[in-house]
Amino acid sequence: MLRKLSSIVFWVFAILTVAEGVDRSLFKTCDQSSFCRRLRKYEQNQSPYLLDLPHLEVNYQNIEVPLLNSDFPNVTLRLTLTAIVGNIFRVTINEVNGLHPRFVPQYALNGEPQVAKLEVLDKSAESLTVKSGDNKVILTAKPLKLEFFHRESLVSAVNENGLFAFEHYRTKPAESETDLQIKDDPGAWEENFKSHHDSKSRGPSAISTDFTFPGAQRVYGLPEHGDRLALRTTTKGGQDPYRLYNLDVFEYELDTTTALYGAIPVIYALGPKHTAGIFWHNAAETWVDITNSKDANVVSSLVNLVSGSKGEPHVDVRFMSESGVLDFFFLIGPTLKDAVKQYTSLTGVHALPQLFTLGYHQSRWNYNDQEDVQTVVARFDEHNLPLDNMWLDIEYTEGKKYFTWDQKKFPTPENMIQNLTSTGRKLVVIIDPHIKRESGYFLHEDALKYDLYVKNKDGTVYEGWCWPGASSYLDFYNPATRDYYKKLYGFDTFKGTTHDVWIWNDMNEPSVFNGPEATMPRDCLHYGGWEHREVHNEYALTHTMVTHEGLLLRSPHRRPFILTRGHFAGSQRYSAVWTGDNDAKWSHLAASIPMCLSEALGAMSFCGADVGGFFHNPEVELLQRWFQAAIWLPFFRQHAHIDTRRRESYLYTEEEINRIRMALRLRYAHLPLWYTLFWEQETGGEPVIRPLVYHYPADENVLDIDNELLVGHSVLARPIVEPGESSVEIYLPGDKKAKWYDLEDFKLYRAGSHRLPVNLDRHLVFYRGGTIVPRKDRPRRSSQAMRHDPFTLYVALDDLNSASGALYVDDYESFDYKDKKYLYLHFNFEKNVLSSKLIDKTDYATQEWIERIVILGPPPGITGAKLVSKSVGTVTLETFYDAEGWSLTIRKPGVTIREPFKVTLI
Ligand code: NBV
Repeated sequence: MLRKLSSIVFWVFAILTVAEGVDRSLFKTCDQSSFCRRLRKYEQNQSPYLLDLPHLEVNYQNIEVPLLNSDFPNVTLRLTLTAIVGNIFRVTINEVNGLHPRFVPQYALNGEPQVAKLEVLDKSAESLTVKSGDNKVILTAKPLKLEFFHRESLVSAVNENGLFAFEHYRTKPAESETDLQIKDDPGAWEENFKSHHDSKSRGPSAISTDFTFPGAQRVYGLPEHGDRLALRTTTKGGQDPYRLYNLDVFEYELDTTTALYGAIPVIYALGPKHTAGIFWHNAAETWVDITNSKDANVVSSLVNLVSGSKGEPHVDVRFMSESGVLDFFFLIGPTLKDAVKQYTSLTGVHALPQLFTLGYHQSRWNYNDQEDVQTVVARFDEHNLPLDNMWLDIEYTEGKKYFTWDQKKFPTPENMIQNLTSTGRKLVVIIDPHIKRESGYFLHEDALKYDLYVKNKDGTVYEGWCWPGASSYLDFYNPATRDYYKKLYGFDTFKGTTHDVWIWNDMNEPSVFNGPEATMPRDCLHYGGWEHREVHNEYALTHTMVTHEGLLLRSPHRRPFILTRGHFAGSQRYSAVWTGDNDAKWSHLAASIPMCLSEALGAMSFCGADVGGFFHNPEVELLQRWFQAAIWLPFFRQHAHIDTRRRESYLYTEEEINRIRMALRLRYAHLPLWYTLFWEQETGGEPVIRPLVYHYPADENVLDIDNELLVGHSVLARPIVEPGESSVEIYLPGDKKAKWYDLEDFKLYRAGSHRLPVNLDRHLVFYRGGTIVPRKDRPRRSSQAMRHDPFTLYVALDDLNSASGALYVDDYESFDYKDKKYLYLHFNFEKNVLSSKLIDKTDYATQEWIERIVILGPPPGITGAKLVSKSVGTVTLETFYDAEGWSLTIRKPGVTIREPFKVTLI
């Protein structure tokens, strides 16, 4: 009966949504989310919370203070303040002797943060001042307030607006909460809400606080939303706060603060003098209100905060979570770059990916059978279209039973894979976390036998509806599940796979077709007794974490590749991410850039969007533009819905194919740059792609620019995201002397706004003067075929006629780089001499060499060059200028990159 009902619900859902796009009634607004509505009603400046400073404890590693609520004298909270190495503070507030333990995310942090020294400077019953390095925190007792200072200037104040809240667990809702009776439309969450408030449940347990950032002009972060990069004011015009609750939103909309597949609760407030951030360490549903003083009619209590600062720009940010410990890391900055690095130091980096993952991925839901896969690859080759990976969606399985193959369509996967790898390609297959409830399916039977599933609140196994029909969901919080699941990736269990097969973890928000808001009910139980509401946003992370372990176990010498849809803080340690089921619309092409830039600020640089749009059929102009744009995002994959027409690049006219081919080649030419940036990301924590504001925070013109992006610090791309453009506006940042070189013809442009002509072949890409970009320019069919190819160095000169850059090289797939088997080169051009040197004392026996050097903005009158290196000795090289004199090419240095060299212009 239940099954029948679930199936009806699913189909009604599917039909309705297919017909109408996103079904807004499925997803809660703040008003429909009981705790969000409740908290948003709080009046400002009436905080009943106070610190009991006379009972302060100063410990070796932190300070602890009881926190009291004058409205509930029997409840005591405890505030703990810790200094973390690298200009970070951690503040944790929890109940003392609460009725139930509160959840702290278990896997977001990359290990326990390293504690720094904290010194008490001053204490009284009214306030406490502590210091760590250049930073200071003043805690005011009544009402509770924390102020963070960097070098004596105020960076942020917590509870300045008096919106701090900590609902303590009670057996019954308090009187004051009677207004909370939900009167929303009947929806799946209503039942859930009631269950949360029945006498057996744990009662309201929401937490919240506000942060004020004096001087801030913009805030960024909080991925994932289909929105602009700079976050908007949400406290006026009836808007909802930004919602962080991992959800499978069918045909999602843009320009909205509603929830999407991922939730990274980090935010950065940027001002001319100071940028700081907050990492809100909480995995429950979270809403974030933003009030930016630049938006008219915004009322804030900040005006008196800093003496003499009336009218100074500022931003108020307010986090509200359904439950959990109130735990945040304050990222002191002082620059955006610093704050991003601080966040990354806490949650980790992407480990260097294998090179092939940065190549082009071809996917659709679904390739029909193994012949189809082989034909697609053959046709890519026929048309000289580079390709690294083929993907298989859910139809490769037998009846959506993961770790099995459909025997009819894929009778001999080993042959198919062998065929792929013999041409240097790999395969990625999908593995979702829902498990088909079918007797005889080994995974389901084992999961029941070993008790590996998520439970209902009464302890029975939870059953939802997903692709396979009736499904249950693995509980990755259970160590037994993790231990079991990771072994499934082994060759004996996932038969037919090889070391060249990698994994796509989809639907892991988790998506449950008949669940409240298409996800798991909040009162489901996980191992350890945690309600799903506590862990929800972390679930996808646990899925990818175990997949990652499984792949390492299976192929210990290869760097794992996993693509995930659901994600949380820390997911970058295990996976790449894409922006899910977008649409074949120009607006979705445009959105892919801010969405991935925002992810990158959340340490999730390895991001991309389905090229061409997942739903519907892109017109050919859109598809071409999408390729031209997507080559500048780290993860580069075409993917499409099962109902769309085939759109493999070879299916178009010669002219159209050629346009796509040129884009693909440009991507492949830059693989050395991408790879070097990923290495630098792993070692230095800097994002691979960056918004302009990351490098030019002092330039007010760039604060809202999110239709341009920087790849590292050297390439600026301004994709064309509108149809029929014949010219577009571009802003080139930097001071008056800054130089930018158009990649098309190496023409020099100065910083500022330019309107430039474009046509279908032309999209705008610039190299920044002062940088050296390593490339491999020989067109090949895959990254593997490029392995031993020589490099071309593009030396883009600045106004002092100098430039510098780096190149990282290793075996492109194994972990040997951890044993110093790599080369990390630094190039420098100064006074007409280009020199290379190894930065680290390492070696890697590569055959790669330098075949060409192209100087952009070269000095006039050069007639040749002289190369000096140990193995080559001294040789004279030919040089030539292009017709305009905008570039100078030095032919065939022919020198290996393993040894230092010098090339002098003569
Ligand atoms: O597995 C099918 C699809 C997949 O193609 C897509 O990329 C995912 O985002 N999947 C979602 C399931 C539902 C699609 C409507």
